[in-house]
Amino acid sequence: KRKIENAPNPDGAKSIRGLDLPTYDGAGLRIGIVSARWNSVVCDSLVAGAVEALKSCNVTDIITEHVAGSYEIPQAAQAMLLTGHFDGIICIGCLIKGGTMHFEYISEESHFLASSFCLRRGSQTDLNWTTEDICELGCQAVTQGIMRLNLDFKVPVIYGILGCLNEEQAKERAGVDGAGHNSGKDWGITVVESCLLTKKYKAKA
Ligand code: DLZ
Repeated sequence: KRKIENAPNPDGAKSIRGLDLPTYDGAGLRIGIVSARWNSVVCDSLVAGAVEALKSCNVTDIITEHVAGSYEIPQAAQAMLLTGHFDGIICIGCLIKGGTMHFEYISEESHFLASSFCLRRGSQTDLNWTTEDICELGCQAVTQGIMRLNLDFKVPVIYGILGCLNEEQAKERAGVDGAGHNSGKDWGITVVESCLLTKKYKAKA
């Protein structure tokens, strides 16, 4: 197990992924989860891990929504946040760089995708994109979208987007089939920690 120095380790700490994360009482918190369906074996496992961790922190109000892919996650999270119902959101997705995609798929679908990312960024389309280029752009777009939500809505929006080199790595980070570690558990604890911190300082503001 990998130990991270300086991780919080108060009384009652329990170990997750070698990090000593504290347990939190999140009773009364209202948490949303928005998950992509792309790479659903991985994402479903991450969602299950997050829900398990939330329940272990006494969180009972958990609403899970699904969208097609990671690219749709920031806007879906925004729609949920606009209701004012949620204390925090966990965004869950999985972008895989390498390819289990076969040639036809890469040549047609992902060039279409590259074009749509280009257009969204206001640049010219270029059909010489690799899947890595596309994944990189997708990651950047989602990362920036999620960060914006954190600051605009002033509530924690947790970045649960795995960027992996291949499917095997993704499964390991999602604890699929008992392998590796389920990062969703970390994100469940993290959202509770961040919500409690936000509430503490909102009360003082
Ligand atoms: C199109 C696409 C590709 C090629 N790869 C992924 C991926 O690895 N992970 C993921 O979450 N979504 C992927 N998508 C779908 C996009 O996120 C999005 O759903 C579509 O481009 C429609 O906007």
